[in-house]
Amino acid sequence: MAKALIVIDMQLDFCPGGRLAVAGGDEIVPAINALMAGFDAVVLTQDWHPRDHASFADNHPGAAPFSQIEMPYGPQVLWPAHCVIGSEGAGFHPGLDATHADLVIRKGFRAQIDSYSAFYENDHQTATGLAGYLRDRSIGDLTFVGLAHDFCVAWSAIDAVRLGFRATVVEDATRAIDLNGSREAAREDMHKAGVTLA
Ligand code: VGL
Ligand code: ZN
Repeated sequence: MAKALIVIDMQLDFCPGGRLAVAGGDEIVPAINALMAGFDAVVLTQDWHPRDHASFADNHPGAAPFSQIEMPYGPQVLWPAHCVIGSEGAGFHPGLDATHADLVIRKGFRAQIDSYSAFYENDHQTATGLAGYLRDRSIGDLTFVGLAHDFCVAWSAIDAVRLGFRATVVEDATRAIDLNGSREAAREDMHKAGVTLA
């Protein structure tokens, strides 16, 4: 079965010094680069938000970053503004071997809906097109790395299993935001869904 490495959101804003920095986010770059050669395809995802994106706390007067609101599609954490389309912080970490990628898939570009998963926006219905791409290339076995373990990586891996792919998360090549215990909750959700944690 053909295999793909799916590298989630290895962008400057998720690395130390960025606008939504994940502790140690930059430490995993060498491990991700080293994994790339072992796969039939490498896909990078890129969080890509308009400045008026509904997931940004500063677009909700009075709302604090990391608080939660209800959106039509369910609960939504309000984040510091990050990965704004075309900004430096939306770029990939310069150490990442982005030249190795076959496909870059952008997500979160609709102002009214967030997108953690590489497959679906947070309504679990609006597709990014990644599943069709992988099926067209007869790729059935997916390995996930990148940021953040407990949001975009976990949501992507769980959706992958639901879509019929095999999914493995290489935990040493991820780092978590860990908001109110979200790291352990994500591990449990992935385990229950049938994601292999390696
Ligand atoms: C992410 C929060 C907001 C992620 C993206 O990549 O995990 N988290 N946008
Ligand atoms: Zn985002």
